[in-house]
Amino acid sequence: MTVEVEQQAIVTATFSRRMTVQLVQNGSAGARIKGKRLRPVCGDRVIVRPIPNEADWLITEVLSRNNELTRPDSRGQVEVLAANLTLLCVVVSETPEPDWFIVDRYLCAAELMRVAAAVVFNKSDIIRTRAARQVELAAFGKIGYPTLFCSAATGENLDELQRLLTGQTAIIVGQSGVGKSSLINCLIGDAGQKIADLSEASGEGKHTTVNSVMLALPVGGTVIDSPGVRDYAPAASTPADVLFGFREIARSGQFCKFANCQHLREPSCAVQAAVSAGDIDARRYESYRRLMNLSRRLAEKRGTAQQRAGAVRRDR
Ligand SMILES: Nc1nc2c(ncn2[C@@H]2O[C@H](COP(=O)(O)OP(=O)(O)OP(=O)(O)O)[C@@H](O)[C@H]2O)c(=O)[nH]1
Ligand SMILES: [Mg+2]
Ligand SMILES: [Zn+2]
Repeated sequence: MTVEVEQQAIVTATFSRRMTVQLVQNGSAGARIKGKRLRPVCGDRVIVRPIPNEADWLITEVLSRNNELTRPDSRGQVEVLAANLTLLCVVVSETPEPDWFIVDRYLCAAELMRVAAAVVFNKSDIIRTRAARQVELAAFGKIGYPTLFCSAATGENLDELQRLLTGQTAIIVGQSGVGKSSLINCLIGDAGQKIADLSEASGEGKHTTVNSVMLALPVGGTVIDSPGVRDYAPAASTPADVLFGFREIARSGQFCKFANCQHLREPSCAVQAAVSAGDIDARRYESYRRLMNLSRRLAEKRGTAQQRAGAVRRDR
């Protein structure tokens, strides 16, 4: 007779329907998912039970999440990328050229998740004009996000990065090729996260990391290495969400004439005044306007999809 012993585990890697989990008592193991309904992601707390005569465990339940990092899938529906985070760390670098709009959108997602966020500029060893990069990064420091320059190649400021991540459940996100896996390998020693070959490094749009993987930091805490992106937007965000996602705009917006001001073209708008005065970064404001537009388009797309689904049901 086999005794079924359920226990709790954390999902540390996902490969379509195959998972790696960290068992509370038994270390790391492979796992399958019971049924088709459950969709565990990296960082999920799950209930698992042994499968008789197999090395794999069976995930029978996903416990409720503290938060979810999401993005819209191709149909405008919500896709969950990772769960139960405490820190979102956005990495940019000298090459590929930083896309600061992507950074803003990740920071917006962090605000919506109520998790802390930081902006890390990697490859400091090959920066051409440091002063210009410092100005770009300072826009985030000014509104309260920790920022730092570092280099996986020379080791500059890796102790700072380690301090930032200690004790957290952090996810490292950003464009492909900025050095996310390289930084993690520096912090974890033999993490063995595959990084792009030097010969391949100049090619844009390479995606060396293809699955999110959670790794334990020697100093305590965990870090999730995630696949690089070409673009990113938080899923299902309404105009109110977008506003909440830009902390300095939300703060300044309390002083607008109209309580429902969206800070786009309204009169007596404190945000537009603050942008003109240089108190709010003009590029961040442009980013806010773009994400407002995008959220409207996504809402329309979702609406159309729902209407279609409704029409099908009525036809039956
Ligand atoms: N000069 C320099 N090169 C670096 C540094 N960090 C990483 N690289 C190089 O940048 C390239 C990309 O590094 P990866 O660590 O694979 O980048 P990634 O962000 O994990 O990329 P994806 O997995 O595709 O998202 C590799 O050739 C690294 O050797 C750095 O600090 N300085
Ligand atoms: Mg990588
Ligand atoms: Zn306003």
